[in-house]
Formats: sequence, C-alpha cells, structure tokens
Amino acid sequence: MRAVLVIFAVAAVLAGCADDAGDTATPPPPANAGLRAEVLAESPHDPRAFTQGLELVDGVLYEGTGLEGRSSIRRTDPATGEVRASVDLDRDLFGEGITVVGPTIWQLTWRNGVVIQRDRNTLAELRRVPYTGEGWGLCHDPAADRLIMSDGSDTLTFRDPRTFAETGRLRTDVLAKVPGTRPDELLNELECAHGAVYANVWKQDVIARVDVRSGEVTVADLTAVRARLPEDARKDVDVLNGIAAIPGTDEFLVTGKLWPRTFRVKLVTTR
Ligand code: DDQ
Ligand code: CA
Repeated sequence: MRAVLVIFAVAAVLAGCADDAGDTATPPPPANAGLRAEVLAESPHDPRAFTQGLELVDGVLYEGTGLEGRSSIRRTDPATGEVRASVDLDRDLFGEGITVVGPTIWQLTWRNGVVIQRDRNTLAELRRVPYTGEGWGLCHDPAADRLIMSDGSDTLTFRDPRTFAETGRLRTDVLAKVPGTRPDELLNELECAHGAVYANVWKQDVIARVDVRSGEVTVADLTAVRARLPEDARKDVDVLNGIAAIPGTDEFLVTGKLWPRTFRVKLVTTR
C-alpha cells in the first residue's frame, strides 16, 4: 500500500513537471527581438539533467543541475555530452547557477541561502558562504573581476569573486522588453561574454543580452533552437536554460532542463 502511494506521489510530481513544460513549450515568438539564434550544430545532453548552470572553460563543459535529491555538479565533454565526473549535492539542496573562478567553482542554491565553493578539478566542496534571497544564475565578469548573479527578478547583483560579498546592483529593463513575463520570473542562467551579460528568461524561448553599464536589454529569439529538438522529446522537456560562451568565438552552447540535446548557436541581428 505504501509503495502504491509512493508511486502515485512520484507520478503526480512528474505530471506536474510535464504540465510545467507544456505551459512553456510554445511561448509567442518575441516581435521586438533584435537578435535571433542560428543553429550551427548539436550534441547529446543528459536528459535527466535539470540544467541550472553551464560554462565552458579550457575545453571542459561544467554543468550544475537542480531539483532536491537530484542536484549535481559535473564536468562533461562538450563534443559528446559525456559526463566525465559528477558530484551530488546534499539531498536537501536545490542546485542553481555555477561559474568558474580560477581553480574554484561557485555553485548557487535556489532557496537554501548558501553558495558552495568547490575545487574545479575534483569538484569537491571547499566551503559554504551564506547569502540573502534566492539564487538563480551566476557568471564571472573577467574585465571587472566580479561575479554577476540573478535571483529571478529584473535586477542583477555584483559580488566579490573571493568573498561573495555584495558590491553593487544593476536594474535591467527586461520586464518591459519580454512580453508575457512576470516580475519574479525573469533573469535565470547567466553568461558573462563579450562585455555583456547573456541571461535566460524563465519560461521564455529568449535570451536577454544585458548592457552591463546601462542595464538595457536586447532580446534574442531562440525559437529556432527548441524547433530543433526531436519531435518525441518536446513534450517531456522543461524550459530553455543554460548558456556557455565558446571562448575565442562569437558562438554559444545552449541547452535546457531535461533537454536531450545541446545546441551550438550564433546570435545574429534580425534587422
Ligand atoms: N528556478 O530554477 C527557476 C530558480 C527554479 C525552478 C523550480 C522548478 C521546479 C519544478 C519541478 C518540476 C520539474 C521536474
Ligand atoms: Ca552560463
């Protein structure tokens, strides 16, 4: 009897996820997009990975995944999607964005109020630092040597890359630029690249390119990326999430939560 109840509970959660994905499967393509993604190539992605952070450094694709009891940090092969090493988080932690800083990785948690600093090679935990509010996306801005963090709002936080202490804030105009969004469902996974911050917008097939001086957003239309998912996978996937710049190019790897593919894309101007 107990086993039956557990099966029902698991089925209910999974059905919830499918609904969630269903809601987000076909957002209207943004009319005001200044950029759009062109898909150049694709590679496999672990369809059980609830992708929350993605970054490519020295040929290694680092990925942080979420969900309680399923959160992890991995080193993967960007060409094949093969997971080379993976460390699980404590079962009560919900992993979020990651970024590499020197020999370490910072890994956010959603509502646990702690960021985990790890050894980049072994992925082992080095220490935890508390912070206030939610953790969503994270990237390291090398030019200013600062961390940039999102919490689902329209505002990015700057932090010291060694202590994680807050050093400033930047309000963006993403709410005005992306139709159909809510004020608490905005900036998600981040990528610091080419002097800007690229951000997934939760439940939307868009990436916001944020000017780090003014906070002004240019919208990139990623509709073409979801369209490249295998037909039979479209109903099982969650949101587009995960942006990793490919060093030395103007290209990115992008994927999504529970997506079976990672795509190599270029963002081109629409007009
Ligand atoms: N956040 O990553 C956007 C900050 C939070 C995502 C929470 C999603 C929970 C959905 C659980 C069901 C999906 C299998
Ligand atoms: Ca990233």
